[in-house]
Amino acid sequence: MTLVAAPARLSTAAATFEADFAARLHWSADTDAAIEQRVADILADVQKRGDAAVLEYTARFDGLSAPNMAALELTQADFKAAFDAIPQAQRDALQAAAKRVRSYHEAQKKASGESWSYRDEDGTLLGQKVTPLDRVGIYVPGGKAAYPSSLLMNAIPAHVAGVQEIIMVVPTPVRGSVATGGTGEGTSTKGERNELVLAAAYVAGVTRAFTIGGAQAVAALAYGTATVPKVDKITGPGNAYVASAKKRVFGTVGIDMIAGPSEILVLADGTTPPDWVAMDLFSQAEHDELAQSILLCPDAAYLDAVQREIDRLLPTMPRAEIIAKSLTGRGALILTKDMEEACAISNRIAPEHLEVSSTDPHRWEPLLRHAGAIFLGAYTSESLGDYCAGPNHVLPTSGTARFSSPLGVYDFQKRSSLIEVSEAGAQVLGTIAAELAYGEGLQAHARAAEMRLKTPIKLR
Ligand code: HSO
Ligand code: ZN
Repeated sequence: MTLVAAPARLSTAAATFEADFAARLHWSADTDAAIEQRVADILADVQKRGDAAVLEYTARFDGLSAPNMAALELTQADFKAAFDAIPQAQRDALQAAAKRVRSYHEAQKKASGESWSYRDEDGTLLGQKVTPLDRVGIYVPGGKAAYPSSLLMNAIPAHVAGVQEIIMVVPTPVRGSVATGGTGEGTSTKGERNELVLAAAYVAGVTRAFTIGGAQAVAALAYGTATVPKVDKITGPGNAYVASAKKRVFGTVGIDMIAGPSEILVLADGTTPPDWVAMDLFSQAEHDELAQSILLCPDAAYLDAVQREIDRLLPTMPRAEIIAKSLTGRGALILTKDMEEACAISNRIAPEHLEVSSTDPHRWEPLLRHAGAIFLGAYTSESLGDYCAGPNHVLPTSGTARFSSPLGVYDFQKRSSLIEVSEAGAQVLGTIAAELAYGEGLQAHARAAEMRLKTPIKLR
């Protein structure tokens, strides 16, 4: 069977454009009622029975039987052993990536993550105190989706923010002796991929880790058990069970976001080698059959050239089947009137990743308002951002870049307002507050303010 990757060819000049465009863009994170119910049951059970419940679900769903939770804990020595076991080139790459990701997030913290305050003329101090979260949980998916790079992207900003305890959960049995089987989340046996996750935990400074996954791991982190410490926030991607569990525990703990399939949108002026662009489209398509890759360009001949490269390169790809399904089902090559119109369409899509593949990217960047990350110029392949450029690769998907931001240091911090009113300040503020408090019918508020006035105003 020959695979075909046939992204839809659309043109903004066509009468059917709006309808075609809407059909392509549609994506719904259908929540399956059966999954929702199972997750609700698991959460309630873990809340009630703690470790015993987690152990039972881990045996049932991940085929990983253990006498107690302590047996499922990975130690710092495990992290170090994994780090020592991987090839030198991988060690170097992990460390180089971690260093760049750390520097970027340190700059982010300096720019917007520090406490600040100022004093009014009357000596009143006003400010904001930034405090890192005490303890966070990082969910690392098992099997094929166990990305060491994602572990770095979650753990490093937490570390830079000043979080003291980073608890990782990963469903894949990472110790070779354990039999595997089960749900698909945790079905891969001990292998390089998993060693690389543990090595990344070493590099990123994970505090504790447990080989548990699914809704039961989210529940353990959210409610705490005798062995798994309760965290303040859970971040990291997972399957439908994990996403549903994260939504349900939100409020008991914080969560980062519920990520949809990966997306890339390439805005091309037709000057980048078409095989580069074809491979960039593949790079997100290979994540998932539901991933979305879109190319916008005002030059029809260039779109043809990229399609030819797609056809030529597809058979060389190990994940050709996923790529073909993603491109054919959700991909599009869109002919626009000009680059301005391409920018406008990109803003409507608000993609997770936006490549501006142009000789003059800074001309277009001011026109681009909605995207998780913007990659400027032909050399800035999106895949560099996935691993090592420095910015976070956990980004808003499915159009949520219209109102949300990349995962960052700020997600691992919270803010408290600081107020210190001077005696002189109390005279001014007391009068204003009392007036408004009486207006709201709240006597105690008004009188608390008035008691601090040197010249009491008449009680009402
Ligand atoms: N592109 C993914 C992240 C990733 N890519 C991890 C490779 N490894 C986020 O959209
Ligand atoms: Zn990726």
